[in-house]
Amino acid sequence: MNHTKTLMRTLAGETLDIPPVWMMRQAGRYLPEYRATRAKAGDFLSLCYNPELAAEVTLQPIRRYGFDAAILFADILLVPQALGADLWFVAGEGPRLSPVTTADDIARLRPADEVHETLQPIYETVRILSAELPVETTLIGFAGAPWTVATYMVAGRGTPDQGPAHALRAENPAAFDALIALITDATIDYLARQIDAGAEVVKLFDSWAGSLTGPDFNRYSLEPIRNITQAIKTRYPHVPVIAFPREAGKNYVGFAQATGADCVALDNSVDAEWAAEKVQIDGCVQGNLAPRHMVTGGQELIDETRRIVKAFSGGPHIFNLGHGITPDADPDNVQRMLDAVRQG
Ligand code: 1CP
Repeated sequence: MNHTKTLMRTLAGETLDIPPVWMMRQAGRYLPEYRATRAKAGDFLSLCYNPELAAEVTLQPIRRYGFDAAILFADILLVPQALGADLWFVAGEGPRLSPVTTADDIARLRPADEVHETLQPIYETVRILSAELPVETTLIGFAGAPWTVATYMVAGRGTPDQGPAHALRAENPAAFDALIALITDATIDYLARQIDAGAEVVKLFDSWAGSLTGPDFNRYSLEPIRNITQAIKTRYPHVPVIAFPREAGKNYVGFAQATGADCVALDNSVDAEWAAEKVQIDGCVQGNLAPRHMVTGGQELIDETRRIVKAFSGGPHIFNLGHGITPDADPDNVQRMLDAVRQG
């Protein structure tokens, strides 16, 4: 299919001499051009729902650095909003949602087959990007995984441990399962429409997977990701899926096989040498430089980048950070990282 695209080749299982590279949150506040476009949009949500400007910020890091992939500019919390939760962002703090805490609250949410109505601008952004990206750049669509999305819906915000969602699943498993099922259905529809609009790869962000232990990890992280992956694979057998069960630790082992994902993204708490042996053995991995190196730079940035490239050089690998780049990062350090990946 897309054999000129390094990211597609790697996701198909090829081991390239130079791994493809992109960065989580590559369109973000560390870039002055992003801050300018965001100011023009007014606020973060207005930027997400403005297809021309959302496409513009998606393209900015591609123009500046020539990453191998572009990720759609949007947010995982647009799905809860489309399901009927109120969503707003508090400057300097983060997202706020009207919390969903009871079976009645869940019953009042919109059905999954209606979410596409408010998400139309996102599909338009994908269509613009699909037309405007350079031929060698892969377009990644994404959504939050059900557990992570549910944690924000139940708490109404990001918390240190997403405790409210853990409390609800323990106290009212039937209601919590209904919420997971609703998010799963909405996410399948959301990703399918991104693919119809031109997304070539989809990624599921399970940022709070690491807070689940024992059988709960399988039930709330692995199984919903498997259900979404299988549904996408049934309809779009050639579209690769990247799964990111962040901070899953030893639960990364076997995750790709158990879910059907084509690639597992690794956070920076796992050792690259360990992951090469235990996770990459099943196929493609993505990761996992600590984002702090983009702030601190220096020889450590170069050494760590080279170490990770070397550790994963025996199999398919997509170079990335272990989590999103932070607003205080130095844009010149991104170039230094890219040079270290591409020139050794
Ligand atoms: O001020 C700003 O400009 C807003 C900062 C910002 C950005 C740039 C937010 C708010 N979201 C985004 C974009 C975004 N979010 C993307 C776009 C593509 C890219 O990577 O460039 C993606 C993929 C996300 C995904 C996302 N949003 C996740 C999963 C990944 C992760 O970081 O763990 C999560 C948990 C969110 C929720 C969210 N949105 C924004 C913030 C600050 C947060 C985290 C809130 C919290 O936990 O407190």
